[in-house]
Amino acid sequence: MKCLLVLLFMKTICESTSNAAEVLRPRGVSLSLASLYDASKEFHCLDGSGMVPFKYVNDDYCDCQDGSDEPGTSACPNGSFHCTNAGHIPLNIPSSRVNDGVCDCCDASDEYNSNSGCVNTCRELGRAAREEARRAQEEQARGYQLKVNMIQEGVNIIKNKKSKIEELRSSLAEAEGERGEKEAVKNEAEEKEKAALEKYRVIMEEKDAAKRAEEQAKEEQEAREAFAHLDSDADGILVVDELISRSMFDTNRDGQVTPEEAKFYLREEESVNLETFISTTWKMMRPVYMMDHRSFIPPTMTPPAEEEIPTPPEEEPMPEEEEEEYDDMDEEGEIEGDEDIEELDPDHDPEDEGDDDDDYSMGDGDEEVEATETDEIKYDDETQQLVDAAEAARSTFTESDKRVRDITREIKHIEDTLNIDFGPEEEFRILEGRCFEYTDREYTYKLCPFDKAVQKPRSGHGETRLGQWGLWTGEEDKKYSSMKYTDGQGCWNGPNRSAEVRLLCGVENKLVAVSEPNRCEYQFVFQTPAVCFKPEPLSEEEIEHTHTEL
Ligand code: MAN
Repeated sequence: MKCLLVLLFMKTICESTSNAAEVLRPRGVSLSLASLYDASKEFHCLDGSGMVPFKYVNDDYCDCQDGSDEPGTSACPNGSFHCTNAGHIPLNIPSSRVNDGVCDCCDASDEYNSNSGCVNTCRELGRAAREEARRAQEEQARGYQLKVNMIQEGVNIIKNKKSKIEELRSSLAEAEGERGEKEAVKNEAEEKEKAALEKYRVIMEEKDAAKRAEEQAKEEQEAREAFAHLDSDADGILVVDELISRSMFDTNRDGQVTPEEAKFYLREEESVNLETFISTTWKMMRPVYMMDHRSFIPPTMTPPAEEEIPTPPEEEPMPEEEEEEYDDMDEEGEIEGDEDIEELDPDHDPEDEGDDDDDYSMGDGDEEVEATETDEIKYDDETQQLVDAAEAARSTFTESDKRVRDITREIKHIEDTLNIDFGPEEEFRILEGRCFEYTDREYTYKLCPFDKAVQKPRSGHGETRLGQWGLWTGEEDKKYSSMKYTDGQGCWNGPNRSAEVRLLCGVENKLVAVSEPNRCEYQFVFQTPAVCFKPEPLSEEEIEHTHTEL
């Protein structure tokens, strides 16, 4: 049995070595742990849990708790087997996979005692991996070179923007000076204009006063005419009985005018004389009176506004047709359109603007209407020139003022963009103002770095805002590896849309993927040289060394 174990150990040592230069070590042990497996000493379990004679190593019986005495067999459930994989990348696999019939190691060392027929493919795989690593390294190098250019461009942009700001500041100083001058000219012109218009102000006021007096006289005339109309016995006193015969005062529409109804319009008096009628009664009565005469409104009379019509006591709901008739009046209380008049009164004859009461007659007021509508004042030549000059000065000032505001706005805009964090070396600055698209089965996504992210259905509907430029969100020293666009359009029953953009090194600025891992939360993948690092150049031996642990 002892003999057999020694033989097995010898075999293990031999099988784990592929050339004379390799360090002898038990099967499944990595080069870094080789010194812990010294055949001339007892073996100390690597977790310190015990010590066994060296011959127990790889004897297919698990002695150590951590499985370290069985690196080359599957005896320990928690053991680990190391494949050297010479020519490619070394690998540690759970020792349960040793001789399980599946090729895990490319050098086939995990299947040394099975019928799996594994062959060593490490050389080919290693070559392909090295090729890939070289390609990736070249890509990094090219990307980094492009990043250097991006940095240079970013720095140039800043330089240009700063000098543009300088330029604008001096234009601003000039524009402000000019604006000051124009303002002084304007103020002076306006002073003169104001003085010149002063005399017209007096004229205007007089004109207004005259207009008011005229309106008052017109109203008084209306009152007189109405009084004459209602005062049937023409004795100069209007009494309740005289109103009772007028159906217009039948406020509850019951077919008769009661003394109470009549008195209401006389402001609870039994009688009124002309003077009282003009000063107080007419104001109360006018709306009803005018309504009653609505199909004939003499030019001197202005129809009442709806709200002017007083609400009589115990008024009953108005019959529907009546309401419709009220509706025919516009906000000023005017009847809208002649057709309406004709509809209300089919016998209406514009020529025969007499009235429905034969004894009714009103004066002709055509000229007066015109008189109230001609308010334009024509200035004398000198005043007109001053008004024109002030107008021209105002407009020149407005132009100057606009120029100042435009320049100020432009400076602010440039300063704002200078304050955006375009990366530690300004490498992202040249992406400002550019947009990149990616189309999947349903949508075309657009990323405009430092501005917005949007989504547009391929079916042609409108764009959906996924977010506005927000902030860099990469972790710690990788802050510039991802960015976030926030506050996009609201999502039905969900959060506002937002997009996270992961940045990967590539030789081109390109949107390469978009997904929606959670509803209304989008993930973009953007390739850019701006995140490529300067690669450490590796010599051929170094590459070989990295991939081939001896
Ligand atoms: C639209 C798109 C989708 C999103 C739904 C949410 O269809 O913006 O990406 O998931 O709205 O309702």
